Amino acid sequence: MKTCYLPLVVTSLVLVSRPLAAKPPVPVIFDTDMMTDVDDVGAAAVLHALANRGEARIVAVGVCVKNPWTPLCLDVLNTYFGRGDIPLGVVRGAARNEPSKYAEAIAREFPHRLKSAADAPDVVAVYRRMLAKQPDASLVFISVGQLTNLRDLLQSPGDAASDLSGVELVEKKVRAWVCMGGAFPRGREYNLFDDAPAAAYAVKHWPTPVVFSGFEIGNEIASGAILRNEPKTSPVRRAYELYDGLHDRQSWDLTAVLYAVRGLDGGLADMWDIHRGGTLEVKADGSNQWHASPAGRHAYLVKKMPPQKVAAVLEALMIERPLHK
Ligand SMILES: [Ca+2]
Repeated sequence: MKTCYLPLVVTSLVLVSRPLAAKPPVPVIFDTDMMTDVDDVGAAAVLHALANRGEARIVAVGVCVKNPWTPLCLDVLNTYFGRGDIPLGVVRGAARNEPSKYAEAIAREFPHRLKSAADAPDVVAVYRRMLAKQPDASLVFISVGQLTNLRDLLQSPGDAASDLSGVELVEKKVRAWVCMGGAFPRGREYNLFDDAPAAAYAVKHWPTPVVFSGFEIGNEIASGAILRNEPKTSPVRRAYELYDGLHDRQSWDLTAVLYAVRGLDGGLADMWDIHRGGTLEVKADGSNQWHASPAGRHAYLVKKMPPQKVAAVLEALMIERPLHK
């Protein structure tokens, strides 16, 4: 059933436009590879739905891979949801590049503002500029791809936006980082091993609390087939169609977005438990190992709610349409 968030009249005859927004929106930066897998598109759709509902404020988005269609595809989604003005940055140094089943077609078939990946600014400069504007300890960083950009941000020097080094700026402005990555308590997962040096550096040096949604969390949650019922004007539907014919796909990246916006204050206690008090080690081959330590800043999600119920929550967000259409 479609949920409508246009203004509605409640019994008191008071007009309200965002009935779920009891708190200020969570400011987030969304860093994505949006290339080999389609769950990045689902994650972006969930994030925009949460922004529609007044639960999230998208401060910036960034691309951590070199596929030239990926930034345009991400820009399509921002544009479709009425947020084409969100600052969008692209990795400038060495990074991964793989073919995508959907990114080029999405960029060719749907409107977007960005003309080419080369026109997009350096993602580190974008992140630094937008971080510098945020209240202290407020922003939630979401990563659903390789950790190339996060490593580069931490290693960045002071610039016109801020005298602080990257690690100092993150420590000052970021409340938490929610990372889709790793497998718990140990394993070897794509987002960490595909750029293992970056992952090892970012995980070791990130100065705020970090919550991981590991491979095992999203792997059991199937979502996407519900998009068959959406209009063909939806780039979210089209991406899933191009990827695998509108069948369900695992929901790895979607879980990180949902937790980042609703979970950090305990709002998803019925959905996932959280295992705290430790440190994640990323080894040279990109495999990871959890080490318990009372002072550790890291935590990871643990399955609680049946996956089908989590999927229902995610799918209700995936199919939410733009506010202005
Ligand atoms: Ca991804």
